Amino acid sequence: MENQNTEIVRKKRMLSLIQPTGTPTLGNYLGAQRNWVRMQDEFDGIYAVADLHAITVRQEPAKLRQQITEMFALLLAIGLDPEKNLLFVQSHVPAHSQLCWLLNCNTQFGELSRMTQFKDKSAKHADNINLGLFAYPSLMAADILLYQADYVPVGADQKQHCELTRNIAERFNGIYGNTFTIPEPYIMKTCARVRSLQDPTKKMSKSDENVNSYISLKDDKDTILRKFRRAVTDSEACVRYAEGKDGINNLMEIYSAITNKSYDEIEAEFAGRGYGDFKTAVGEAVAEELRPIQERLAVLMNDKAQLTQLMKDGAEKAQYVAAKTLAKAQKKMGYVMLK
Ligand code: ATP
Ligand code: LTN
Repeated sequence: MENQNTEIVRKKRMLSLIQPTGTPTLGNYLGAQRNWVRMQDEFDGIYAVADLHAITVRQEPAKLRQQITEMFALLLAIGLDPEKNLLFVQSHVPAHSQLCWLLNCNTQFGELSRMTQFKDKSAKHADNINLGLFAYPSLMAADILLYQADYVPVGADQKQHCELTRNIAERFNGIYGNTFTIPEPYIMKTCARVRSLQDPTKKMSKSDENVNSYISLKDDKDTILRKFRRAVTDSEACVRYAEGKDGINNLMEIYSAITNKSYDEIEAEFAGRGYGDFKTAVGEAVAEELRPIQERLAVLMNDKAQLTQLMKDGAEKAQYVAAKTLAKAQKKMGYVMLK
């Protein structure tokens, strides 16, 4: 008989959640989300709105509801295909809270105390240092482990949490037997690091008080052009990538990330022209990149029935995958299963 190779190679699973606290910036998009879209054929993508994480900081209910919906719509609008990826809202899958409790009891106080995000956020919200803020990383571990994710694309700020997830999973597997895939941090190949337009030594951040320092994915063309016109540069008036030219370097990185042009090509394009021309070109390129996303977002936000349906479909699929892992963990720990 013919020897047919029928082995099916499972695609690796890439997982990330995003908090519905404010509109993502051009930094989030170029540094993270655009790459999720680019990877959707290579990996099985699992992307969700981290609305349980969001309440570790006080949220206004009506605003939170709006932002959860909008963040889910944005995942679709940036181009994530719900047929190729699992897209859902975290709170729609109760297994996240359930596994979180099991993991809480396998996570040490000392480990959580060392998390720099906890220290930063408790300093920032000194009037509300709640238990959830402290336990944030074990909920994040539950998010990741429930789906047996192979990779978690991480920025520097989340590296420590991913490391803790690995430690929790390894410890659990060691005590109760093999239950969870140990996830690996995934460092994006084309990870643009977008900096603040007002202080290019800092990263562009959506929680910056100065709205001129970042481009929101919802900014219209006029706003984008205006923010780039105001971007801090230097007095050399020569578009070239060089040390000490943080502002221009940042604009070149953004322009390059969007047009795929090399720095040499950009320098040639703007040779002998002032910063004004260059800033306008960067603004136009960014506006053009964001336009289709904004158009899709508007269509989705105007069709709540379709959005709700997509949320339900995602939740159903996620519940199925998550329930299997939760049951496995419960069984290993000694719980009495009803089926
Ligand atoms: P916040 O201001 O609330 O801390 P943020 O805008 O700094 O938020 P996060 O929500 O912490 O962003 O990060 C989400 C993802 O976006 C992470 O993967 C992070 O690495 C990436 N990211 C955030 N800011 C940038 C940036 N300026 N350039 C490139 N990637 C970024
Ligand atoms: N903590 C992350 C959001 C987040 C996450 C996750 C990321 C929650 N659960 C699981 C990756 C995997 C943040 O604030 N950026």
